[in-house]
Amino acid sequence: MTYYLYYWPGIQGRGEFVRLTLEAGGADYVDVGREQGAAAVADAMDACRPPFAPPFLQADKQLIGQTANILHFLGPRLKLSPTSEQGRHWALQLELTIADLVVEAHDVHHPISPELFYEEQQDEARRTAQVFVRERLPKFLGYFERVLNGNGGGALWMIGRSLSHVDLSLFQVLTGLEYAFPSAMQGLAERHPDLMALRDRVAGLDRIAAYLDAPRRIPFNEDGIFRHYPELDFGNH
Ligand SMILES: N[C@@H](CCC(=O)N[C@@H](CS)C(=O)NCC(=O)O)C(=O)O
Repeated sequence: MTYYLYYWPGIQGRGEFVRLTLEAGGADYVDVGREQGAAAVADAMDACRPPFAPPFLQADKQLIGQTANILHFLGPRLKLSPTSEQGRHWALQLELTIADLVVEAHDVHHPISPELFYEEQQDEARRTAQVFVRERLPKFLGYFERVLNGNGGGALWMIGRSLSHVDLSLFQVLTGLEYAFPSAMQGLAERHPDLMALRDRVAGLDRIAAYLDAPRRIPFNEDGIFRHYPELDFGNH
């Protein structure tokens, strides 16, 4: 079947978490925002069970919003999730925790509100960035490394012995954090070698490597969630 991904064009954003799972699963999909523009994304939100915000996915007549929920839906269809109900809820729990980290990474440059420009909240952003880099980031990365090490599957993947959407999402969040906070992440990468090895393993998967090389993987930029503002990268301070 063909899936329709709705997300804003021009940034990776949260749409990228869905793209990675679609790509790794070899799914046939249309990236509606990239092909038809932002207006087509906005128009599609006028639905009977509307999403609050992109990304959302159309599968037949179903419209599914919330990134973690979309991945929970796609996982079994693309063979990228555990098969048991218990396993799928563990995967969902991890995706929701990744979503929490994504919100905090975003709020570093928009601590007051996403409705204001970065330039209007720069002082607050600097304070938020210090606490994020020194306290929150190590706490999240430490948690994910602990989960990986605690997996009985030889610690190759986050859950069991197979690749899941959780591994793909962790790849994306780690890559985004390295783009946004290169200096902070350098020190943290040394302290979380298994997580970084997981990131490399995902990048080396045939379908993901091909996707990362393709023009449809657009670069991170300062309109997205992970933004590199050197003044917020407190690693060397
Ligand atoms: N919790 C939602 C957040 C969705 C979200 O914040 N989407 C952003 C783009 S990445 C957006 O367009 N937000 C519009 C708004 O919050 O008004 C998810 O994980 O999918």
